This record gives sequence, C-alpha cells and structure tokens, in this order.
Amino acid sequence: MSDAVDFTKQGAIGVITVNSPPVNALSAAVRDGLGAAFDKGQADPDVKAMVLLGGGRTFIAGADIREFGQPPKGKPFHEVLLAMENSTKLIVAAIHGTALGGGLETALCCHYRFAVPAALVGLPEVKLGLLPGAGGTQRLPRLVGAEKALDLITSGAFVPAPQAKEMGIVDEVGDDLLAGAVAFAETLVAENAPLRKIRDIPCEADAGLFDTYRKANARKFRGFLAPWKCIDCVEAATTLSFDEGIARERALFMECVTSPESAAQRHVFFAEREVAKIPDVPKDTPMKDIKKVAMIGAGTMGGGIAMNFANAGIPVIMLEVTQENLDKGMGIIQRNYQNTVNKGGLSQAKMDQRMALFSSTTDLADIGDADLVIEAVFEKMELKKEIFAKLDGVMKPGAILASNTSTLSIDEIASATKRPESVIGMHFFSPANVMRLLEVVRGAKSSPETIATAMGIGRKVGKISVLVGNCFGFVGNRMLHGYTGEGTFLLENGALPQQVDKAIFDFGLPMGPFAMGDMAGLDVGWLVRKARAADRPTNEEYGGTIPDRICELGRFGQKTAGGYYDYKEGDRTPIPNPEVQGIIEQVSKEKNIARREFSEEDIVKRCLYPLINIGAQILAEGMAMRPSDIDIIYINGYGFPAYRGGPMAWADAIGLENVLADIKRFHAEFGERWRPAPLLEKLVAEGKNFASLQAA
Ligand code: 3H9
Repeated sequence: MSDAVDFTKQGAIGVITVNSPPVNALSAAVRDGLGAAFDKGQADPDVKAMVLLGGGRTFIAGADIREFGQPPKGKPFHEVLLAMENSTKLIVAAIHGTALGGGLETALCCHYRFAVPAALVGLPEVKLGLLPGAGGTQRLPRLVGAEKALDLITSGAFVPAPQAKEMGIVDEVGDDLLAGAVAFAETLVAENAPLRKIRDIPCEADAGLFDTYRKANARKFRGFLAPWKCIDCVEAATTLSFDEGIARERALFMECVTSPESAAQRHVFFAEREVAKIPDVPKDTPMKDIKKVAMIGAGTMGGGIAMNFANAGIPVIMLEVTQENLDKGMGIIQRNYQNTVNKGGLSQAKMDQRMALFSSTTDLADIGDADLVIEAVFEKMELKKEIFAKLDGVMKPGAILASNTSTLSIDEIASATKRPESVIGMHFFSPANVMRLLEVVRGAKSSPETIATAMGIGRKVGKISVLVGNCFGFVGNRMLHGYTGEGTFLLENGALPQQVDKAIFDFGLPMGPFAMGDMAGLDVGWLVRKARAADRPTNEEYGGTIPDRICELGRFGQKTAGGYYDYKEGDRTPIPNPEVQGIIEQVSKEKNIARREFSEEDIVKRCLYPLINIGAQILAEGMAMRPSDIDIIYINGYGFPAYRGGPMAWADAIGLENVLADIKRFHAEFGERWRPAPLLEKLVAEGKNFASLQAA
C-alpha cells in the first residue's frame, strides 16, 4: 500500500482514505495506492462494502495537473476506475471539500455517493483547456441529462451538494462524513442494494440540442478549444455506445492536453495561485480586519469600487464635496443594482440588503472610524495630496489609506501624510464592480501589514490582487501605453482603425485599441498628453497627432456619439467615419509617410510586442514580481485571451529569439520606442525564456 492511500476497516466496511495534501490530487502514488486498496478490500472476505474518502480538507480535487506533459508513470487512471466500477463489492464515495475533475469522475465510478452539505462537485477541466478525460463526459450526461451536462462541463461550475442531490449526482447528503458514509454503506448492504453502474443508464437528447448549443455559445467560447471538444464528447454520449463514447473522449482529451491552449490555461491556473505569494510579506503577516470602508468620490469609479465591498457585506460610507454629487453617485449605484435585479442576476431582497450597507456624507469628519479609506477623485497630484493630508488628520490610527490612482506616485501621495506606512495604491479597473483585477501598488514605505491587508481585502471582495511597484502607469497601464501608442503609429503608416481593431479582435482580445479608446473616452488621454507635453522624450517620435486632431473636433468616443468611429443612438457598433480617415491620411501626408498595407500578423506584432518589451523592462526594474503576474494582469484587466496565457507566456510560446528579432527590426525602422529591453536581449543570449525567471 502506498503512503498516499490508507486502508482500514470499520466492521464490515473497508475505509479507503486518500492522504495526499494539499488537495488529494490523483498523482501516480495516489493511483497506485487506490488500485492496491481496492484489491485489498476485494480480497478480504470480511469486507462487504467500501467507502472512499479524502483525508484532510477535501475529497480528490482532480488529476495532478503538474503531471500533464510529463512521461507517464504509475497505474493508468482508467484501469483504477474500471476496477472500481467492476468491483463485486459495493463502493460509496464520501465527499467533503471538493470533488473536482478526475475526483468527481472517480466518485462517478463508485456505485453510490454520499456528501456533506458544504461539499462541492464539478468538472472544471475546461478552465484548464481540457475536457473531463476519465469518463466524466460520458457518465455525467447519463446522470443529469445531456443539456445540464453541457452547462456543467462547458462552464466548469461547482455544484453544492444539496443541489447535486437534486440533480442526481449525489445520492445522500448528511452531516458526519465518515460515520454518515459508513452508515449509508451498511444500509445499502443490508438492503442488498444493486451495484449501480452509471454506464448502464441510457443517454438520449434531441437531435438539434448540440448545434443550438454551439450557436448560442459561439461568442463565449470564441478562440478556446476545450469547450467545443466538451460539446463533441457529450454529443457522443448520446449517439455512441458507452465504450465508443469513452474512446472518443480519450482521443479528444489527448488533443486538448497537447494543445497550446491548454498549456496556456494551465499556466494561468498556477499563475493565479503564485500571485498571492510575496517573498517579503509572508503568508502569516497580520492583516487588519476591514469592517468598514470609506470611499472618497462617488463618481463612476468610486461607485463601482464601493459596490464590491457592499456585495461582500462590508458597510461603505461615501464622501463627496456636494450633496448633489452624492445623490447622483448613489443614484448610479442604485440603477446598477436595479439592472442586475431586472436581468435576474440578483434578488430584490439582496439588492435592498446591499443598498442598506451604504451611507453617505459631505463631511470628512464622518469617515474617521473606517478601517480602510479609498480615494477615487480626479487624477491630479495636488488634489490627491490635499486629500491625503486631510485624511491623516481624521482617520483613526492604523486605518489603511488607499488611492485608486492609475498613474500617480504613491510615494508622493504618501508624503502628504505622517503615516506613509499605512498608504498604498489600490488600482481598480473600470467597470470596477465587474473587472476582476486589482493592482495593489506598494509604496517605498508601505508596511507589510498594509500590503497584506490590501491584497487580502481585494481577494475577499472577489478580485485577483496583484502586487506591483510604484512607477508611472504601474504595470498594466504602463504596458497599455505602448500598445495603444503603437496602434496610432500604425494608422500613420497606412492602417485604418477598423483593420487594426479586427486583427486584435481576431487575436482574441474583446476589442481593438480604437474601439477601446472610444469606449473609455478619448479626452482623458488627450488631457494627459497635454499635461505631459513638456516631459515628452525628445528622442522619441510623437504618436498623439491623430488622436489629438480627433479630440479637437470634440469627438471623445461613445459618450459624444463619435470618436475614431461613429455610433448610432443606443448602439455600440463602431461605424467607420470618412472624416477620421481623412485626418489619418492627412497626418501621413504631413509626416511624409508613404502609406502601406499591413497583414493581420504585422498588426498583431506591432500592437502586442510592445507589451512584451515593456513587460521585460518592468520585470528588470522589479515593478512586477514575476512574469506570470504580468500575465494575470493582462488577462484579468485587459481581456488578453487566457488561451494564450498572457503576454509573457505568449512570448515564450513564440520563442523569445523570434520576438527579439522582430523588435530589432522595428527598432531599426521606427527608432527609440522599440529599443529592445536589455532583459529580453539577455534572456535570448542565454537561451532562456520568461518562465526561467519564474522558477528563480
Ligand atoms: C483532471 O482532473 C483531468 C481528468 O478529467 C482526466 C485525467 C485523465 N493538481 O487553489 P489552492 C495545488 S484536471 C495539482 O490555492 P484552494 C495548487 O496549485 C484537474 N496541484 O487552494 C496549490 O499549490 P501551492 C481538474 C493542485 O483551497 C494548492 O494545491 N481539477 C491541484 O483555494 C492549493 O490550491 C481542477 O481543475 C491539482 N489538481 O482551492 C481543480 N489543485 O500551494 C483545480 C490544486 O503550491 N483546483 N493544486 O500554490 C482547484 O480548483 C482549487 O485548487 C481547489 C482548492 C478548489 C481544489
């Protein structure tokens, strides 16, 4: 018997416990141990039935993701499952924590399933660019029907035990895991219950179900490989015999597991877990309990940020300069919630509960007892410093003072207070109640407790918190600057907004730089360009001429019914505008640029390679802790497709030497802004990639 699996007896019930922390993943040792344990129970004449459970905090959370792509070792998973399903002694899965992926597939090969009420079950393989490859696509539809199985498998949703019982995935829900499951097994033995095999259940579906499903989800699954293969497998469950279905599932699983999409999505899985690890702020760093939040500024951003806390049950007090601004801001929050209620995403009672968590004031003295205050006012240093100096005067000792600035120096803001250790940046992304990303910007003096608290409260309200350094634009927007800037240079060189946007959309981002600019509003960038005109590097070409001219016409984007594109009332579909095309061609002429054609590949390289080059500079400066943190920022804040792993993982997939060769070519043609990052050159010279920095 392996150390990872333990066999004991409780009367006539053999108890098989998987002990492979942290999540009892199905490593080779676990598979070997399971095989041996079931053989033992099978051979023991005193054992009438067996119970399978997970030791520690969970049942089996799936295959060991780290084993994918490694040479196979240990007992093949399918053999273990087959032996279980064909066992002549009844097996009950006892589920607590999570039964996920291969873990649920193991439970589905048991004859019955018992779960504690808090347990969750699901087949989340799709999130790793995979499909359930151990019978899940064939067994789940037989239990819950093809339509529900499609939803569960293509979303990877976790189903709570009571709901799983209603659906027929779980047979019994009870409080005491081991005692409850053993008692359930004893009852089944006493009743001479049959050795139920899910494989024997027939599986049918309406002929049109699958094509309708494909069409309905085409936009959602765009660019991903796995959801489409999941649908193919569930369809196979309804058209093929069980064994043929399993063969099809295995073939399509192999296709997925060897695909670049899955490699990228598995990278994202681990990157999401790495992001919380901060070498100089260990896991046990004390965190402040945030019981009340104060929000300075009730504009779109402030309101959106505040909603996150109310959604998590944390009271928020909103501060504005005038009652009128407050009323307007609270009205927007109310409307946002009402829209969700109207669409069925929230009950009226929940909305009322959340609205009741808000209070508001125009008097700074009223917010002093908040544990965390977040400033979200206009992006102006003098204003922010004035606010932080006042906050220093009113906030209780130990309160965290955060700024939602997207560009300004946290250290300079902190210098307006006598407690820079409590000051930090919390940069939310618009719309702040929707976007998952939170950049936590550490100042030179932010204390470990302040950092840990800001990261932790972000996670608590459902964000993915990424710690970044204090530089202009931090990580995300500093890189974005290179991306959008290169887009306008492409216009000068011969492309049109719709061509650039199409290439970027086809690459997998939700929209291209010009549609994005129109959505965000072009006036903000215009103001920033004007404000920074004096500091502009003299050795770099100026790329703002086209957007400046568009703004001079009062075209600020969707909010003015036109920017790079025109928009019809109530419709966000961009319509190319001849006047804008005229401006673009005029600027090329003035700059003596012979306009030329670009392929989609050229456009993608020109727009997205700046992300890689600037990302490398950011890494060298230590402004991001690791390449995968940059990937997480781009996927969650800017819609970079997860199936490409983020810009840094994408660069590794292309090969850094290839990326560098193109960047050098652009540097020769376009000058300084394309100077290759020294770190990129160093990695190429050493034959390394960004992932090698990760391991270091
Ligand atoms: C599969 O099953 C394929 C089969 O269909 C077919 C096979 C033929 N493997 O998330 P946490 C690590 S595919 C290896 O922080 P939580 C994780 O990296 C699999 N390692 O904890 C972390 O390590 P570290 C289908 C894994 O409590 C530590 O465990 N299953 C695995 O917030 C703690 O994780 C899934 O997709 C794994 N399977 O959440 C489930 N899972 O401490 C994936 C976790 O070094 N897992 N680790 O950073 C999860 O969704 C969450 O981890 C879980 C716990 C909900 C279980």
